[in-house]
Amino acid sequence: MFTAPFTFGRRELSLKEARYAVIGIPYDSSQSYRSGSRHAPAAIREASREIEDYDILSDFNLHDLKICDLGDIDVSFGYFEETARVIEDTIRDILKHDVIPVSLGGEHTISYGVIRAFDKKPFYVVLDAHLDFRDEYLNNRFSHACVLRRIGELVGFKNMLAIGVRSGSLEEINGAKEAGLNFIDFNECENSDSVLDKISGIVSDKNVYLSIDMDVLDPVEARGVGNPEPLGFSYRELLGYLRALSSSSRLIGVDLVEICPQYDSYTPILGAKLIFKVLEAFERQSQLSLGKK
Ligand SMILES: [Mn+2]
Repeated sequence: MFTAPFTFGRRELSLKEARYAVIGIPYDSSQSYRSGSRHAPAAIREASREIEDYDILSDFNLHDLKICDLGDIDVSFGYFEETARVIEDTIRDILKHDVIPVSLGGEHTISYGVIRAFDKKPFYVVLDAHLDFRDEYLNNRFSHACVLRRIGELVGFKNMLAIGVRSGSLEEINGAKEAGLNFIDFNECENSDSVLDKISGIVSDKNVYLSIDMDVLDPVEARGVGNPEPLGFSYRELLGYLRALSSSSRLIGVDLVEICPQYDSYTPILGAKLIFKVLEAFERQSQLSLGKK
C-alpha cells in the first residue's frame, strides 16, 4: 500500500485527461520586502492534499474538477528573462492541449511569463493590494513592483482590471490613470453597493485571465505574504468577487502569487482552498453555457 502522490489535491490525471493543469513556479528573486514565495508551491500542494473533496457549503464535489499536476518548472533564480522564457514554453504546451493553466507562484512577476504564452491576449483581471505599476524598481523593470505595467504592455492597459488596490505611489496612480487602466480601489470596493455589478459588466463575455495576489486579502486572514498591507478582503468577500467574475466571463487561466509560507502556515491552506473555489466558480459557469469536457 502506497500513500497518495504529492500532487495538487492528490490528483493523478495526465495532461490529456485534464481540464486544468497546475504548475508550480517557485521564483522569488525580486521580492522587495519579505522573500520566500519560492516555497509556496510545495506548501500549497501539501495543504491541498488535506482539503475535503466535497464542499458542504456550496454543495460541490471538488473531485469533479479534472485537474492534473505537472510539478514545478525549473526557474533560473536571479535571471528573470530566462525564467520567463521557460514559463512561456511550459504554458504554451499546456494551452496546446486546450487545458487551463493554474500557476502557483512564486512572486507576481511570474504572471508576465504566463501571459506571454497566449497568442490571443486575454483580458487580465488582478486582485491585489498593490498597483505594481512602476516603470522600474531598483533599476529592475522586471521587479514584482512593475508587473502590472509590463503586462499592460503585452495586453493593452484598457484590457486589464485591478481590484482591491490600496497601495501605490502617487506617480504610479497617475501613470495608471493616464494609461487608461481600469482599477477599483479598496474604498470603492467597501463603499459601493454596485461594485460587483460594475465588475461583471467590465468582464462581460471576455476571456479572462485571473491573477490573485494573496495580499489582496486582509493580512489578518492571510499573514503569510511578502508585502502585507492593512485592510483588504475577507475570504468570504473574495468569493463574492469570484462569483461576479465567473458569472459573466470565461476563465482561460489563473495564478496565485506572493504567498510566503514561512511567515504563516495557514495562508497556504487558504491559498489551496482558493484555487479550488476559483475552479469551482468557473466550472459551474461553463457547465451552464459551454458543456465542455
Ligand atoms: Mn501585491
